[in-house]
Amino acid sequence: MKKMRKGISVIGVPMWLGQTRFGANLGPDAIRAAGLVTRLKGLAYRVSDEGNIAVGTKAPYKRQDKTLKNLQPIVAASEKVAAKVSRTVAAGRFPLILGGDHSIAIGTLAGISRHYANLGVIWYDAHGDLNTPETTPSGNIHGMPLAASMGLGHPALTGIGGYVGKVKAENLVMIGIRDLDPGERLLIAERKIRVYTADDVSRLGIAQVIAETVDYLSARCDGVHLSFDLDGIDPLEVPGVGTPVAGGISYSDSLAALALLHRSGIITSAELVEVNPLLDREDRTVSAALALAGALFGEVADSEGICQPAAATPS
Ligand code: NNH
Ligand code: MN
Ligand code: MN
Ligand code: MN
Repeated sequence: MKKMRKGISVIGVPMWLGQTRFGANLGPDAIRAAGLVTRLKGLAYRVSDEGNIAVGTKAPYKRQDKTLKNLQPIVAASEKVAAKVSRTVAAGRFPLILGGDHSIAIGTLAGISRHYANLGVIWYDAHGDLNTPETTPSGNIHGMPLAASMGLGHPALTGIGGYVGKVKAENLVMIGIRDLDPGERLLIAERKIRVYTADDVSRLGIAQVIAETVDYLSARCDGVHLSFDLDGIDPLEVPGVGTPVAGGISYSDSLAALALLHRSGIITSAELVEVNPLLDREDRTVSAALALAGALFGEVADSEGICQPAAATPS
């Protein structure tokens, strides 16, 4: 299992066409403006801000497939994201991708998985994102990235990066889930995907859920990507997301989860998605994204590590 690396590349993907609310495109720059790079540098990482990938920003086209909204600009952006992220991994750097809506994960996983035989994925989200054009209730592609990465859905999405099948069902752990569409439930049951719902987290405790996740993935995977949708957290605490779902994992448990993942050393890439600054005038969501990134890289320490926040990070 590869460990967290010292060089971090921050890559912004200002995509909002995977859903219908303008503003998710402002996520990357808002998180930067709040001080992300300085904060990570303060943890003794070498950080390079790679800027934003140029993505389509046109308002949704009028005449288009109602089950695959904005397919063309999302495909074009995904190829660029995949190429950039792949170069980052090849250079031995840790890709930290800032969304943008969750459709960007199609590109990030395409760029990352080609470097691993068995890429593990932690999908932290209220939603399954396992829809296909046949099962989607909305036509929004941000509800499809995990299915597409497993090879299910439209060929233009499943084939991003020039190959099909980036994530195997048995290498996936979903955490925070509480809003699944019927087709997504079927798929989870059929493929026996490991799921911890928000209720499971309340019942077991976040430390147990992360410990089980780390044991499970480190036994079978050669790298682990963390795909963190901010709507996994309770919207009463983190309201700036396009499709909030009541309940969810608390903000403090979410910080603890990322601190525990940091301590585990298993995470080799990560993305923070669905931050929409326009939906949160108090900027709590941007602050949360920043603190979550800090926790993932060792800022939030338990009483044992509090004097040496970055010390537990292997290079
Ligand atoms: N499942 C719904 C759909 O397919 C909602 C997806 N929304 C998300 N996913 N934010 O994380 O449209
Ligand atoms: Mn999502
Ligand atoms: Mn692979
Ligand atoms: Mn979601």
